[in-house]
Amino acid sequence: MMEYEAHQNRAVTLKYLAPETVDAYLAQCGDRVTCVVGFGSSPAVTTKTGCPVLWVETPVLGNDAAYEVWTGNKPASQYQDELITGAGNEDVFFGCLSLQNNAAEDLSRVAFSAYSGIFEFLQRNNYPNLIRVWNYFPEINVPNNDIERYRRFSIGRHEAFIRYQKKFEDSPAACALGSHGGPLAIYFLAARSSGEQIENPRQISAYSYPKQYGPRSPTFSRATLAFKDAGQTLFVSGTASIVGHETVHPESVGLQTRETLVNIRTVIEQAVRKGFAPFDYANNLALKVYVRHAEDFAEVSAIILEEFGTLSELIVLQADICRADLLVEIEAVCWNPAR
Ligand code: 3EB
Repeated sequence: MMEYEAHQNRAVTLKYLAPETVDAYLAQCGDRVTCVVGFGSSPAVTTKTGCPVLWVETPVLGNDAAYEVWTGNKPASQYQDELITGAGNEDVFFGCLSLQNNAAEDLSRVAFSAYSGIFEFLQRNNYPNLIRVWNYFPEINVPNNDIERYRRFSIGRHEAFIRYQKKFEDSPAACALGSHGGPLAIYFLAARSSGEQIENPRQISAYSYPKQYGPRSPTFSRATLAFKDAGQTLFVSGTASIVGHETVHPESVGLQTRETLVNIRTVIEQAVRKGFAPFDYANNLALKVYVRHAEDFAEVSAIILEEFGTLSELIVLQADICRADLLVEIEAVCWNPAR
């Protein structure tokens, strides 16, 4: 059986692939492909065989590059306008945006126009539910007109949520990481059916963070439980060593990794309370790990192996995290094999 066919019960599925295997996989998947994102130091706009790629300039630890390929379980049509490139089927849509931003320009304005464009697209095309958003941009911890660029980004995103009358409690799962160069790169998953937002009882909701983390709170939920009727999928946001609203273990990447995994397990337990079935990690959990310092790769990888065993989908990237004292962040996707 072809690899992607093994997961046709999933509304969407993902694979992390090395550059030498991506084109063969894309050929197998045909019109089920909805999104291809490349990670690595040497940007490419397409794969070898010409499939368009959203490139994110973050070194991949243990390889030169990695591709994240999302497929749906129905034929998808390609979409392109001035802002958004993507593909969707009758249930889901994946969109990619790439916005240039020079150092002098206020990043909050760029973020505001990106999110305004996304919300307008979703309204026009009847994918009303934003499920998951990935955000990458360079110099995330560097000031931009006296405010850190991550906080500038959060301001623009927050203001777009207000402008389009989005309730913070309905915010998508998300992540925001520092790339090593290139544009503001955003990709998102939206759906016809609504997801259920899940918070972490060990953490204050990000949209309620106090002002010490920036003048406008980050608008994301800790996780979104999507496709409840068929192909149940839990999208866990970028998760870090934060308890309440504070960073814990600022000095230790090992302890930060362990605290992060407790947070991820806690979020998964909350989803299980809402009807998500327990699952086997080896085949139904995908992890994307970001480490600030490449030299922490071995230590973080060993802890993840100890915690979850060998996972079929795992990549480790080097990226800056959105708080200067965070050394590691981990995001997850889990599938309910039962439905
Ligand atoms: C945190 O928990 C760590 O701004 O979209 C995690 C996930 C983080 C998403 C975002 C930020 C974001 O606050 C940082």
